Amino acid sequence: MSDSEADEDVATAAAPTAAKEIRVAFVGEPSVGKTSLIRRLCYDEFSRQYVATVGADFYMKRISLPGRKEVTLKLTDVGGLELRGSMIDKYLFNADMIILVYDITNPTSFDYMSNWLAIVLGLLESAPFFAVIGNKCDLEHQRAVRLDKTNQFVADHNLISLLASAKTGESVDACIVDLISRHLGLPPLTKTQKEQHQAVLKVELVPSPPENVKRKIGHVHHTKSSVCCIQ
Ligand SMILES: Nc1nc2c(ncn2[C@@H]2O[C@H](COP(=O)(O)OP(=O)(O)O)[C@@H](O)[C@H]2O)c(=O)[nH]1
Ligand SMILES: [Mg+2]
Repeated sequence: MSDSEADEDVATAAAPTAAKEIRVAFVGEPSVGKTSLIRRLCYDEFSRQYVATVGADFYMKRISLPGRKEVTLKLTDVGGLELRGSMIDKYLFNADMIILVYDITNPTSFDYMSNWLAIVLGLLESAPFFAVIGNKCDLEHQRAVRLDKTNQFVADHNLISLLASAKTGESVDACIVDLISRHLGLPPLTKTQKEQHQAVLKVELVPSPPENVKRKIGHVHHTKSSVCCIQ
């Protein structure tokens, strides 16, 4: 080995390993919860208010994969109306992963996923890694997209499909870590690893109605504690 080759080896060994960057774009119809999923992932927050995303917003998040592998995610939150916009190719340029989001209570949002898929495939030179997230799984009782329909779509297009709730945080971290691991050719998360990423179910305390309202609505068990209501 020449001296210069030996120097190169030392330099490579000493160089800090830069965290790998992965570009992930979230697409889907307006109001399915793309922004909420990203904000839950990045800031662990949720808002009930709907503020439509105009154009696209950009976020960054560093995550640790099993085996202490660090990855920097560059997230693009593509506004739901951009499917018909002229900038869509710019927003999706260079994406390593596209996450198609639908709302399990909104069948139209599911049906439109095939339009998103077709548009994205038509725009990008090489097909990136695709995944589907069915959001709002806290509203399972209002589910309007049948599971067999989802399974068929996923099988037809050879996609990975997961469920999450930006509202409760359920499965959000686990979904993303699982998808990134698969994208990098690492094994999918085990059940225990998924549980480690599972957010604790958040429960909202709703104050009990005032006394005069209680009397109007009839007999109510009198307790000092607030009414606890999981929404
Ligand atoms: N129940 C419930 N509501 C959600 C969830 N995610 C988002 N939302 C609500 O759905 C609406 C649209 O969310 P947003 O993230 O702005 O959707 P986007 O247009 O796809 O970015 C907002 O009022 C959110 O509060 C969820 O997981 N569960
Ligand atoms: Mg949005």
